[in-house]
Amino acid sequence: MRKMSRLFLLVLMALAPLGMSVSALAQADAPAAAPVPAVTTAAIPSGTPDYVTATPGIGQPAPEGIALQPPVTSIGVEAHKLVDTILDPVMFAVSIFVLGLLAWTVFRYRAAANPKASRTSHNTTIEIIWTVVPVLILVVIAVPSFRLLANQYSPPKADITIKATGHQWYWEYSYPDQGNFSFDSVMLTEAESAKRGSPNLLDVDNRIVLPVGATVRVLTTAADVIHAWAMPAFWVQMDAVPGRVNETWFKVERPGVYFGQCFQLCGTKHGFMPIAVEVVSKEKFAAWIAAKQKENGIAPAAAAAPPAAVAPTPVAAPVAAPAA
Ligand SMILES: [Cu+2]
Repeated sequence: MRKMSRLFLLVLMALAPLGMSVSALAQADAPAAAPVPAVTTAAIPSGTPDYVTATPGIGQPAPEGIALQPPVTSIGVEAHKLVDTILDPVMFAVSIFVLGLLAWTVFRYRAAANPKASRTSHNTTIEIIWTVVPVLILVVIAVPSFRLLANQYSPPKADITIKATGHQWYWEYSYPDQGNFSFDSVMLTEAESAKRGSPNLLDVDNRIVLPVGATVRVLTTAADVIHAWAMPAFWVQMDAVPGRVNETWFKVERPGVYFGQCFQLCGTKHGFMPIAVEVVSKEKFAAWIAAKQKENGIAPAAAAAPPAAVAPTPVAAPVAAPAA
């Protein structure tokens, strides 16, 4: 019987590195977290068509594989590093260890091998180990994870604000600091997506357009039920709740088009309200804003000018100074 259990231990020890190499394989499959792949601003057509064409594997799910989408924001790069260096290795190691322990117990202590059951019920050393080791693992995960959370929730000063309102089943966007024009963003049909070279079910008729390198504040809310505005490549996901406004942010350094979806079960067509964000040069963005303002009858000067300084109200007579 000793021999049997020793054999099992050997098999498990041989299997453990295999488990790790599977995780390494899965990660090798994933594109490196940083640096963000270079793009093709030059390839982005300046005339027609008036949309940015999608790059396969960027800002959309990979055609095959189980990897996360390559991050295009600094928060995304930090989060991927946490996943690749801590979360995945810990997860694989714990799973393999528990599976091994379970298999060993099942065989070593089966009824045929143990006609007389042991009455052991306590072992102080083991109890201390199985309390302290998980605590240490959680501390190792908590430190970088709290750092990431703190970075996510301390946004730099926003350069531009957009508001995303979830509807059953499409998104509505407005640009409050550009004259507050708004538009609906509805999913394209398969044929329309194919014409643009976009993945099916992810592109929309009116995309959000934003300037490259700008810190963008996104306010999310909803008109009917709870939705969630999520962009995996930005590492952004925020609930859109009727009657309240949530806030998130991102800063994309790479021009291109990125796709996301509603991440909250919101009804029968929950899977058909995608998000498409087009990140363009500052010049192209200015031209797009000007066109949108014209379309909505907004005077560009009024919208672009900083709020006029409020002239101090003339005071007829100085207010009597309080008696000393
Ligand atoms: Cu939704």
